[in-house]
Amino acid sequence: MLIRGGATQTGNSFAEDVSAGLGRPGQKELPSKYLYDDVGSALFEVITKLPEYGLTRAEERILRRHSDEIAEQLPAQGIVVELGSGRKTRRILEALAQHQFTTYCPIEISSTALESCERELDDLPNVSILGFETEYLDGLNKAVLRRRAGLGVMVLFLGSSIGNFDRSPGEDFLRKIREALQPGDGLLLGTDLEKPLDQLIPAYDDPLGVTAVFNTNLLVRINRELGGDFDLPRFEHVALYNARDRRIEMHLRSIENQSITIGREQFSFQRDETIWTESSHKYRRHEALEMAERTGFKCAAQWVDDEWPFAENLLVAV
Ligand code: AVI
Repeated sequence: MLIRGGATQTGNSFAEDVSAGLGRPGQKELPSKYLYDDVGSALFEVITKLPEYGLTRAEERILRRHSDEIAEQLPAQGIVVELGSGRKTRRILEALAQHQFTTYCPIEISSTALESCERELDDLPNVSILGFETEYLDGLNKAVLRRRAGLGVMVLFLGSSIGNFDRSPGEDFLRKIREALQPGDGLLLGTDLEKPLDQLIPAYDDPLGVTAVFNTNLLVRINRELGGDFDLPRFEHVALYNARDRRIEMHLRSIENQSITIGREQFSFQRDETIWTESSHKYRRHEALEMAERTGFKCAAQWVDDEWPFAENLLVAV
């Protein structure tokens, strides 16, 4: 079942964010959430299959190997709330469903993603699916209202999506998750770990150019939805590692001086000037433990993949 409507629309519209992000002095910047329209989400799915992008497969291996241990943390007949929706969750739900009835609540802003998640997991016995088409925290607060007295909640925040937040807002987000929970509830948090640059850079600048297309799709979206006139060949995808902040940054670089019109507004670009479109922070193993402590959790277990440095952290609300 899909629960629609009632979504609290927080923040600005796409048009307002584009105007503010391209019009600001200094570094031009657009919020990464706008990369994920239907085309962008489909392209991201392709990225997860690329040989150079090992993150998703690393997490799948961990979940496959440890799903029973993870499932043991959830009290009988509890609720699993996923911030997002994905194939990877199948393993955990299968492990849970062997012993108990579970309500699975995926939360997505896109109904297409929710519907395909429901189709994919529809065959699981002992699992009822209740999708929320809304923003993560709004959906989480609604999902936990379904908790029956004494039963537990496990939140899944997989794929190192936390890494797309800056570090301090990321911790604020974990604190807000904690506020929605009760002591003893769980949070399964994926964190991609630091790794050598010759492994990391191709994951965000693959030779086939899928990530470049994923990034450039944002300009296509501005042209289509907001009446922009970006000429795509005059921008190029850049993925660089910011060693101070330990993050990959994706940018779109203007290859020449040019002026762009979006609706009635004009934006000028110097040659080599960039639009910063996404950050992907990388972590050290112990950071998840420290983040947990600062945000009202304790880290009960951590599993690290042996092929691609990635940690799955089981946090428990204290
Ligand atoms: C969704 N997120 C965790 C991905 C990442 O690795 O930061 C997004 C991504 N962007 C380019 N490739 C992957």
